Amino acid sequence: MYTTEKILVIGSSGQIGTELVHTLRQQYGVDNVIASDLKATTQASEGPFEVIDVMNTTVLNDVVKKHKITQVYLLAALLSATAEKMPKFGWDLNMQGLFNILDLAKEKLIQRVYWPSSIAVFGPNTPKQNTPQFTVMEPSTVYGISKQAGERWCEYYFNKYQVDVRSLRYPGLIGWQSAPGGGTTDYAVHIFHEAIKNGSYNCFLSENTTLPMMYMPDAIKATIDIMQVDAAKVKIRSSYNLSGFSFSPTEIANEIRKHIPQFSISYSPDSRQQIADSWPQSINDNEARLHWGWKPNYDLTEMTNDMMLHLKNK
Ligand code: NAD
Ligand code: AKB
Repeated sequence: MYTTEKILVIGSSGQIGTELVHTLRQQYGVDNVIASDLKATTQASEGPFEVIDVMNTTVLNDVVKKHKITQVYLLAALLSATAEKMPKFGWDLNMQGLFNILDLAKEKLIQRVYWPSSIAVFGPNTPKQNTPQFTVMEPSTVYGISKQAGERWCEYYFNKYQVDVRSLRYPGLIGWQSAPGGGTTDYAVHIFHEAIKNGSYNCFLSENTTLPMMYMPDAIKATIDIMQVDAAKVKIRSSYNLSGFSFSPTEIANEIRKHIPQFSISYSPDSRQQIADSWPQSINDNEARLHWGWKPNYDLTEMTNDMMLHLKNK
């Protein structure tokens, strides 16, 4: 498509960035999508790439001006399990990184910002089933606290400074193209790799821990959709609930057994169990559906079929 957009993806070598950059380049053209991360990876040979630490405002400003960036997708963050090990660093990165980008937009150096939130904004006092958009939010992890504060700041910058910032509360994301980066839902990716490699998996969550999840192609579609829709349709400027499907380790193991009948799973819950227990089991995303037409394409069976197909070929 013809475009006047120049897009910068920060944290592009991670689980989401790897797939997002690929799809954005298909849509906007390779040269209009600048990937960036702390270090150059193989991505650097596939198109424009800049080494950026999101905490370094000088480098950030230089890159934005050099490429005449119009939109930023900010993916750099510490996820739930890693942030619990380094709470102060997690808070600093997740909050200051966001401020640095929101301020670029406030100064009109960029026109639009995407920043992901998470189901981690919810906490133990939130209704667990069909969790609504607006409800009790008392996150008990540093990651969840940073995401909830981030949501408040996004809405504040929109209301006070007309910053066009858009956000989704992703559930746990599952994909075959990239590895997850330190979250509580990572087991749902590891399980596929171990099932294919070893025929067994030792899960760090207990067997009946149900969590909201989504297949990566749906997450990428939602992300690009909300960034492309008319501003008037984005009526929530904190972050939108987004739902795919929910399952427990037992349920996904049963799906995998349809492909690998001898697959076995064991359970050794660790500190991530407590995080998972504080999160919802299913999400109500009516507002996203009503406001900008969100609809997922994959359920658990379809995702498992597609994961198996790609990972076995790999
Ligand atoms: P990830 O950990 O896989 O990737 C993050 C990337 O950011 C890494 O490549 C890392 O090198 C980079 N990074 C870290 N510090 C940086 C810095 N100072 N400057 C520049 N880059 C830096 O994470 P992800 O899974 O791709 O998640 C991206 C975003 O989506 C995060 O905000 C995360 O909270 C959110 N999210 C992810 C999920 C999920 O299931 N993956 C779910 C909910 C929300
Ligand atoms: C994590 O487990 O930390 C992420 C998330 C749901 O935000 N996958």
